[in-house]
Amino acid sequence: MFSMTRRRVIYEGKAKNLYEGPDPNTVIQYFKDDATAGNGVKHAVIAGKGVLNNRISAHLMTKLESIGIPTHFIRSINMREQLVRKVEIIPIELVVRNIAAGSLVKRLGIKEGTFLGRPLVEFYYKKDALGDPMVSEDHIITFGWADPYELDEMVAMAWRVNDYLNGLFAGIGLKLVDFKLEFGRIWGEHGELYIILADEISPDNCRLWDMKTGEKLDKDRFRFDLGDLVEGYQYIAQRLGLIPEGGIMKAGGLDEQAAEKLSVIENDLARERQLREIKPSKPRKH
Ligand code: ADP
Ligand code: AIR
Ligand code: ASP
Repeated sequence: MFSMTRRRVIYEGKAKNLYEGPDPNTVIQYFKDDATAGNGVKHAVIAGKGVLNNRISAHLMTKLESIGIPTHFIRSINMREQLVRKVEIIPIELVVRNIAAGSLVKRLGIKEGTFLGRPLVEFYYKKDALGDPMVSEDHIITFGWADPYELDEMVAMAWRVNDYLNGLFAGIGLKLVDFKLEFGRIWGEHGELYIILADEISPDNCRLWDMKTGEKLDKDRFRFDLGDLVEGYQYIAQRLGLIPEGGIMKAGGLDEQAAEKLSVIENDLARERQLREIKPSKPRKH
């Protein structure tokens, strides 16, 4: 294990901090308990959130890797941290929607809960100062945020992620309403470019509704004051078999002992890929 004290903070985000990893190709994602909405306008610290998101994201990324989606996830380090492959983030938030909710309902007046029939893919430019505005494929290409090949690959991966996660969540009685993905670039030993899934997949960026009761279990609980956020996140983690039935909370906050007992999640496929890529270099001109 590498030294905890020599770590340098690379980035302080709203929900996560990034630290330097043990080698230059990696970073450590530290999942904070901070919850924000409206790009930081609303803010709270909610004990247990970071631990749950760390675990849920590690699990889902590993599952996606197993069906051939390349992800940044390497392994969990402890209850709040995971080791990931360092990427150059593509500044696009790709949203996939199966059921109308959130900004789609607000913007177009579609009734919340309307089944969309065909998954709807949307793009948002990742820029807090502008409130992450919605953009078209043409904006992305015109302004060079991604090239057409990268965009095609991102959309194709997003469809596969949607198919797979729809099935996975349906299997535990949850509806996957919508979600947001971020992708990043890495370069292989011969300068070849790969697009891989980055950031996190958790109830912070997926809408999940209980199939039977319709209860909202995701970050909308916080955004719209619908109920205890951690209760919703714990329910998802329990259904996924990631935490004990009794949960990981106790009166007054996180049950540190229960949380420390959670097993390590590893992505063997990503580790193998990382060993193959020895010398990252700049992309070649075509
Ligand atoms: P925000 O930047 O919106 O406040 P977070 O608090 O989640 O969001 O911060 C995590 C940041 O790390 C995000 O900006 C995300 O794009 C970036 N990121 C995610 N995965 C990686 C990765 N593998 N390498 C480099 N940066 C990453
Ligand atoms: N999302 C978008 N930006 C940040 C996040 N977390 C996620 C939401 C929701 C989906 O993208 O969590 O699952 C669509 O969000 P909205 O607000 O556009 O309806
Ligand atoms: N991710 C954004 C924020 O943290 C928007 C949201 O999730 O509502 O403010």
